[in-house]
Amino acid sequence: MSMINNELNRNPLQAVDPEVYTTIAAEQKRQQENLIMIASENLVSRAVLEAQGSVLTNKYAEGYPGSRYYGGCTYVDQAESLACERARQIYKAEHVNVQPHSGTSANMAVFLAVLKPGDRILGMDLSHGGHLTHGSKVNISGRYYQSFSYKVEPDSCLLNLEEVRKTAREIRPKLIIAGASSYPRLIDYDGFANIAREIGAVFLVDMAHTAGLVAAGVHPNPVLCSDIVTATTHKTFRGPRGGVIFSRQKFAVSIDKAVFPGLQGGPLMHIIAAKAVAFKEAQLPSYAAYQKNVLANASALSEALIDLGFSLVTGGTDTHLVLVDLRNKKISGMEAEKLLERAGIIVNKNVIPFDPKGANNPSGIRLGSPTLTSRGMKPPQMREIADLIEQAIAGRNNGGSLARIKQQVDSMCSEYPAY
Ligand code: DSN
Repeated sequence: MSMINNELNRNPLQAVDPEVYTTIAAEQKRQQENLIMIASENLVSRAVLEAQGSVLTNKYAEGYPGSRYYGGCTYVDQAESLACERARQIYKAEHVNVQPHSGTSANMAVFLAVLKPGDRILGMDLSHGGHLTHGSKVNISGRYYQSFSYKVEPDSCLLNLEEVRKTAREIRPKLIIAGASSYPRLIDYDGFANIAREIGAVFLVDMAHTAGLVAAGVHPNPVLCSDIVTATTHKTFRGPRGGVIFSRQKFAVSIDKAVFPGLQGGPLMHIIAAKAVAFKEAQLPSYAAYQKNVLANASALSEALIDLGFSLVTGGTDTHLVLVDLRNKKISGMEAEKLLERAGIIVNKNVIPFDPKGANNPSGIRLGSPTLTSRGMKPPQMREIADLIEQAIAGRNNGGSLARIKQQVDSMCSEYPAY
């Protein structure tokens, strides 16, 4: 142990494990040298990184602040209480649980709290923009529960609440889920809440993608009209990788019991401390400005792509993401993802509603503005990037054109450092 301590004091990671050190350094370089447009990713602050990498990782703290199964919890109790108090204030929530390890864990805890195996749930179809944990047949949510889905309209690709209402009345689910992973428009949470009330269902919103926009007040707050809200803290929210659950007081005990001891053991106290830091950052005026820029950038990107002849699902965006239907460009989502990566632009292939090619080789790509906005980019840079995407796709058989695009990407990346 003393040998390890000496190494740690000198130059910890590089000395103890040069392979992992080199891998992390390479990943840091990749994040700096590429335009990262994965809609669900972001760049955390150095303060969040520091809390995540802290000695709080050493502590076991099964239970909740003031009621733990281990001694020595004074300081981790403080960290968790700060996280809960800040989160409650930001989202005006009656109750919050900051222990879920991820968005998926948060959703599973809600199911465990309010459903019995075999109960009916109704969520957005995965191939229309929903999430795996909202009832997909390959996920526990579609295997342990009877899952049903609502879809978007064939022409507009928009949600139609009258259709959702019809399906809900027919199915009579115990739980209705609103929220999406690749739906670029605002969701009418009040409308969903009315449907849930009409049929006596519990109403869950999964705001994993938009939690940051909500925290800054630039998107409506679903906590006000729903029974339970789940979120991740690492997407638009710009905190550490993890999950969180907000609920009405009447669900507080069952949700806390579902998270621990129902699904998880020891909470990740270093991550919870980092969540507390991110909740503090979300209360700064600069955070609201950041989230406004996230929206302005996605909107500028969407307009520029339309001007360049791209077809966007729903014709635009109200959020941080844009879903591009590439069929008119005669390139698949997978080919576009690989091609753009060679140019230094990182996106993900994505299914589009009614995709004729299916989920394994989908027809679209999903682009997001959060990471580039964290680097300080603004609408003029979004227009420049839209141009680069168009040039890469149009000149895909021309190696020289891709090299020129990569040079432009390099110069933008140096002008807007990730850290
Ligand atoms: N993987 C996340 C996303 O990219 O949307 C959802 O869990």
